[in-house]
Amino acid sequence: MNEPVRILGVPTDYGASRRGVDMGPSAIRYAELGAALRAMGLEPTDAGDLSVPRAEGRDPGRADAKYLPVVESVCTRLADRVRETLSAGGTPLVLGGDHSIAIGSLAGATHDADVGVLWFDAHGDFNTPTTTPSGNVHGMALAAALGRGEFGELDWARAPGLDPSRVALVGVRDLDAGEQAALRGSDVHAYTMSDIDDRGVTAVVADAVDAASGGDGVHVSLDLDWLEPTEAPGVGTPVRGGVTYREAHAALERVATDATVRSLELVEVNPILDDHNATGELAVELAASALGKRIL
Ligand code: 6HN
Ligand code: MN
Ligand code: MN
Ligand code: MN
Repeated sequence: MNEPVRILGVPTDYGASRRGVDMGPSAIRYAELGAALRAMGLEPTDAGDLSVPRAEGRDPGRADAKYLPVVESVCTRLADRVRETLSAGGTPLVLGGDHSIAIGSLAGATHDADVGVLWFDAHGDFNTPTTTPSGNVHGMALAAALGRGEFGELDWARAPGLDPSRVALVGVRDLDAGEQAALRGSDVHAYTMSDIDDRGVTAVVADAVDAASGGDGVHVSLDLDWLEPTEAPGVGTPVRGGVTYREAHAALERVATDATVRSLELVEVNPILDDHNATGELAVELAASALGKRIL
């Protein structure tokens, strides 16, 4: 990992239908992200938040990809910030916001670099405007970065040089029919919750890290709905049967030891739906684990 860690907030919920995830960056900072990283001996800098237009009264536009022009504007600016941070030798730590921001993080992270992806999520985020059941772009973010379907024609969305065989989805348990078919036919490595049940989380994460490694490092995308909703209630699209608190730590500690973390994002924290910012606090703890925090 490069230093300094640079915190970039992206307070947007245009990619999701549940309002409130735009407050994620505040919730994560309020849970003392900066102090947690400083306690590990890191010297993070905080670049503040990208400016995002207010959603009230805006027209979602096309039903199969809602608010796509705003998502484009946010992601294009985020990609620039991520790219600048990396070329200055830093590690971007992006705070969402809904998962559509990963399109921007990945466009920036893959600029002039060969990057693998570790995507921790209950969902596949592998829909396209043709298969989406909701029109929400957060459910299409990974497909967009890989240039699937019509995203292949959108230069701002397609992450240059991202190789599907170096992308690993970990802990998925809720796939739409179109995503299931698309994942079966792609080179993306998808490890389900059943794989974690059978083999244990650290063995699965070790395989995922192997799949994603080999280039210039990995981008870690952590959707907090990856965890069991009783642990992480503050998310917009909870799905029962997620990883436990200990499994999540074990996974991200494994990422820190086995992978070269080049950039990290924490998404889908929704303090409006949360229980006393439990999910914001969890996001901070898991970021610390991913960035190398050790108990002893
Ligand atoms: N997320 N598969 C559903 C959809 O609307 O496409 C849910 C997506 C959730 C996305 O949590 O980032
Ligand atoms: Mn997601
Ligand atoms: Mn999700
Ligand atoms: Mn592979």
